[in-house]
Formats: sequence, C-alpha cells, structure tokens
Amino acid sequence: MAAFPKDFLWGAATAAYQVEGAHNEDGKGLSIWDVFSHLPGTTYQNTNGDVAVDHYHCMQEDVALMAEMGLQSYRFSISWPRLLPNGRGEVNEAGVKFYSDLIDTLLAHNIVPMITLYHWDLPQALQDEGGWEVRSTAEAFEEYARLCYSRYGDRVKLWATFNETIVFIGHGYITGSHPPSVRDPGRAIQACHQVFIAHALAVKAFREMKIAGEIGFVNVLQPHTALTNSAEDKVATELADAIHTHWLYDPVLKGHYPEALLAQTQAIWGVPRFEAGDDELLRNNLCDFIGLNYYRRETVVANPGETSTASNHNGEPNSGAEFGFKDLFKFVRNPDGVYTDWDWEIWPQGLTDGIMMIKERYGDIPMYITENGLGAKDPIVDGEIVDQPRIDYLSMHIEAMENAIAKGADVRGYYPWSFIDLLSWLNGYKKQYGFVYVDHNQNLARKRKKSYFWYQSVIASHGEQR
Ligand code: 8VR
Repeated sequence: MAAFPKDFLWGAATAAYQVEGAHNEDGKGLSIWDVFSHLPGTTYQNTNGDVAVDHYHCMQEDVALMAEMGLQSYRFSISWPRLLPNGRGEVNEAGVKFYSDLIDTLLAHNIVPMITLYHWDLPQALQDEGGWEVRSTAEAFEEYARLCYSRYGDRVKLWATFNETIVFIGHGYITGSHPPSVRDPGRAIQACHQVFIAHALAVKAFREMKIAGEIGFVNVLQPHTALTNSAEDKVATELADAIHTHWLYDPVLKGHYPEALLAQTQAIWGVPRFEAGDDELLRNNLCDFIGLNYYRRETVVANPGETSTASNHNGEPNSGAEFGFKDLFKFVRNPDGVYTDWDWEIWPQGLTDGIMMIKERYGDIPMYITENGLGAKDPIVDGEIVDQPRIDYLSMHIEAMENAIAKGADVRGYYPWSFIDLLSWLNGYKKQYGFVYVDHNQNLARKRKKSYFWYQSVIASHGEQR
C-alpha cells in the first residue's frame, strides 16, 4: 500500500499581500497593511507590499513555473479590498477578473486551487469603522465570502476562511506589531470572537449557496512540551495548550470555547461578549476540514511572578500575556534543540505529534498541512541557489506527516510555505521560504532553486523520493 493516499495533493502556498504588489492598481482599495507598512518604523527597513514580487503582473509566468514543477494544488489568498475596495458594497470587476484568470490558468494546468479568504489584509475602510472589534466587519466578511463563492464557486472546491487567527489577533491587539497596533488583551479576545463569528457566517453562507466543495479554517499548529517533569511545568504546559491551541480550534471544530478558559477570560476581562444567537451560530457551522500550519514546537516553563518578557525574538507573543495570564507560563529555548536563524526549533516529530493531538481531540477531521517550511537566508553558489537546509527540513517533515498517516490520520494534502520567495510581514525579503528565488536587483527575475527540482521529484514519485 502506498504511504500517501492516491488523491493526496502536493501543493505550495502564498498570500496576496506578500506576492501580488499592484497595491493601488485597477481599482483596488487599500488594506490595513498598505497603510501600516507606510508608517515609518513599522516594518523591517520600511519594506512594504506595494510591489512585493509583482505576482499581479507575473501571474502567467508564475503558474507556468508551478506547472513545470508538477504542482498539484496551489493555496493562495484573495485580497478583500481588491474585490471590494470599501470592504462591502461596490464590486471592483477588474479585481474579480484577476483571480478568475488565475483560477482558470491553474485549472488549465491541472492545478487544484485552494483559496484563503483572509490572510490579514483587511480593507482599511473597515478598520476605520472598528475593524475586527465590531460585528459589522463580520457581516461584511460574509458579504465578501458570498461574492467569492458566487464568482469562483463553480471552479474552486477547497476554501479556507481565515489564516492563523492567533497571529493577526495576537500581533494586532496584544504585542501591537501588526495593524491596528493595539495592546490590550481584552480587546484581543473580543476581536477574536468576531473572527469566529465571521467564520461561522461564511460557513453558513457556503452551505446555503450549496457550493460543491469543502470549507475550513487554518490555524497555527504549535505543540507544547514541558521543559521539566515538574508539576508546575506540566500545569503551565496545559495552560499553553488551552490558550494557544484549544481556544483557536474548539470554536470551529466543536462549536464552542473551552469552558474553563472561557470562564476565566470572562471573569478577568468580561470578554468575549456574546450577542443573541452567537452560541447557536458557532455550534451549527463547523468546518469540513482543518488547515494546519506547522513550523515548530515551543518549550514551556512555569513562570510565577515574572512579568517582563511578553514576546520572543520575532516579536511574537510567547507567554500567557495574550490572556492576561503572563505570570503563569512562558516559552523558553530548549537546551537540546536545533534552531533556525530565527530561533525556531526544528522538530519534525512535532508534526506527527500535533496531527495526532488534533485527531485525538477532534475526531476524524480531514486535515491539510496548509503551511510548513524553513525561513532562511539562502546561499548562492556560482549563481545557483543551493538551499539544502530547506530540502532537509521539508524532507524530514514529509516523513513526519507520513508517520501520522500511517497511524490513521486523514491528511489530504501538503502545502509548503512558500511557492516563491515573498515579502515577510516584518522581516522584509531577507527571510526566504520559497522554491523559486526572486532577484530584487534584476527586475524581479525568477530563478529555480535546488529545492524546486527536489520538490519536483517528490511530487513525481508521490512522496517516495525525498
Ligand atoms: C504565514 C505568513 C508568513 C510567514 C509564515 C511563517 C512567519 C514568518 C511569521 O502564514 O503569512 O509570512 O510568517 O506564516 O511565519 O516566518 O515570516
């Protein structure tokens, strides 16, 4: 029996803001990232996505590179303000056409499109009205989702509503490093609630419109390991699981929040505040699949009384600070771990463990590994991009995924991040993830990396040759 199911999809992923550019062309409205990245000092060396890697104009060339690689599926996101410049209301037909052409081009090459509706680029017009803190944004999201279903639902079978809610809410409302740069856990929890409601409304619309496909939610998959066997570290690790995992997965897979943590956030912050009907809406609109973005695990220790560190090397929340529990646990470096240049532990076993943890808690939910990859500064040797560490990283993770499948997990596809080198939100262009290199000194010329040819043979052998 083959290790990977016959219909298993070998894909790759990107996101609109990080590749498209053309930030104000053909009627597109501005997103919160178009505005935020233009404020001095907000991003690495003031990089922004005005041009990014110009995928908007290079789409045909990029899809040809995918086809040559043998790619079977491509996960991309739609820029909401490209379709609805004001977030709702008037439709920008030129924007609709861009994605329609992309979908047609993919299908012509037998590449299955997977759409992410929200990969962080909220229309600025909606931010001006309160962004994710207000219900009207969730309602506008439903309108946007319905527009996408009606224009693309005849051709696209795989849909995800949100990408990595913990990241855009955590950075947007707790560390303040993403727009709208708020630092307030209570507001974070309420904004997160509106995202879950927006998701449920979009799933409900998907069913009502009888779209012939599957819809899911994409989360960070981040297993936690206690540093020691002490009772304190174990309790700290359970809390990390509750905050970083259960809080994000339970509402979309079980239809309700984890009760104990909900009781605590409501006691401490008075949030999330429910409106009439919210309970039912969440309960009745569960995902068809879950998307898992796996990069690393975190090692956890109890942290009694210490309040200083609230973010790690990447400026990400790394403690209980998210929920006002910053005294209770924190993430530390695993002394035995192997780390990337960005201090992320390389731990392939965590992918097997994480998948099995999801299966155990949520039952036989179909899963896609919607992101996995190595952020690195790739070496150029005699003009060739020799990204052997990326090959090693991906190879180990494919094996880890295969082990989970052998244990009975329903994993249906694998989408390394990223198809092409792209703009990192806060790291500019120096943190590379792609199979394809982009030369920023030469008109953004594309060049195949060593990993490009390697993944080509992985795909051709259906995962055997790696
Ligand atoms: C994606 C983001 C992309 C990446 C990956 C991995 C960071 C990174 C923080 O969903 O769109 O930009 O972001 O996740 O994590 O390493 O740059």
